[in-house]
Amino acid sequence: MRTRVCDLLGIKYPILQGGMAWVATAELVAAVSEAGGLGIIGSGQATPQWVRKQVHKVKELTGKPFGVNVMLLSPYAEEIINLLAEERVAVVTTGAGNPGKYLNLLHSAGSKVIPVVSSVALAKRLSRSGVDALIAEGMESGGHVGEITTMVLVPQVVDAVKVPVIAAGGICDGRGMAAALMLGAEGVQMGTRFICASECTVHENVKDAIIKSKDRDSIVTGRPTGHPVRVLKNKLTKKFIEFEETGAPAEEYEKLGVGRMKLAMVDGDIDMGSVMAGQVSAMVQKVEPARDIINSVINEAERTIRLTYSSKVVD
Ligand code: TUI
Repeated sequence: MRTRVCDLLGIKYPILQGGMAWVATAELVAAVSEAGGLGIIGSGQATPQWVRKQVHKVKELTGKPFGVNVMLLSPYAEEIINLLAEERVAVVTTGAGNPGKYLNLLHSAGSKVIPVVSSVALAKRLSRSGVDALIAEGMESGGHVGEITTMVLVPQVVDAVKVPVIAAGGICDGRGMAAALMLGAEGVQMGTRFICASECTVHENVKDAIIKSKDRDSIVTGRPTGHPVRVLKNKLTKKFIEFEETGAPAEEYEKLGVGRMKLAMVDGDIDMGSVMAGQVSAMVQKVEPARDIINSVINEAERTIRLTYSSKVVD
């Protein structure tokens, strides 16, 4: 299971852990990197001071490469990028925007830059500007999403760029990883499955909600604001849907949305908080150590690919 992504990032298995705000903290990140994947701190809207502390904590816990995700809608995005360059963090992933203007600085610090894209147009633009790889994320994902599914987005991005493509959205097991590799991806990023890692410090209610959820339990809200997000259905999403049906003004959405992710992920209010999780919530069955997650995904992917290959040979 060695691909260009392993060599580029200096990791054993081409599995990245999504850099989820309020969820992907130093403990989870270090556990994923120690197990041979790439752990990624989720900086979300956190302050630069918080991010620097988390970076130091991961460095204390592991000598393996790790990353930080920068959410480009954050007011602190630029300051965070500057500190990541200073700290010479191995990998910087970005979400919710175009990181083009930060490429030179990050590359001169020796960091690999891997933006998340949800469209072919942005993938092409960024590959021309010299990013090291791309994460093509389908709308099955949790959190801020685009409009195209992983199945349809990944092969188009693979055809459009020369850099390695990492598939994200709708992947939580070895079958999904095998499928992503068949589509031309050279690695996968998983978020939801790692929320349910034992080392993840998210509130227990969130892990329980994911484990209990079924196929139709997630929904995309916020389309009218231009920032659609996939979350698990709850009392809060009912309110958002009411807003959509009555055509409430953007300020009303914003007011209702403030602080909701922390409320769910840290305080455990899964009724009135934003439980950002992907469609695969329905497939995640238990809490287990990050190392077990990675080993089982890799073993199942290898077995699936071997089975597929041998059945083709028999045909
Ligand atoms: O970023 C995510 N997932 C997220 S971010 C988040 S916090 C948030 N805060 C306020 C508003 C919305 C979200 C929770 N989950 N995933 C990566 C991702 N990036 N998905 C989609 C995109 C994306 C969207 C537009 C990437 C680039 C982009 O480009 C705009 C452009 O410049 O063309």
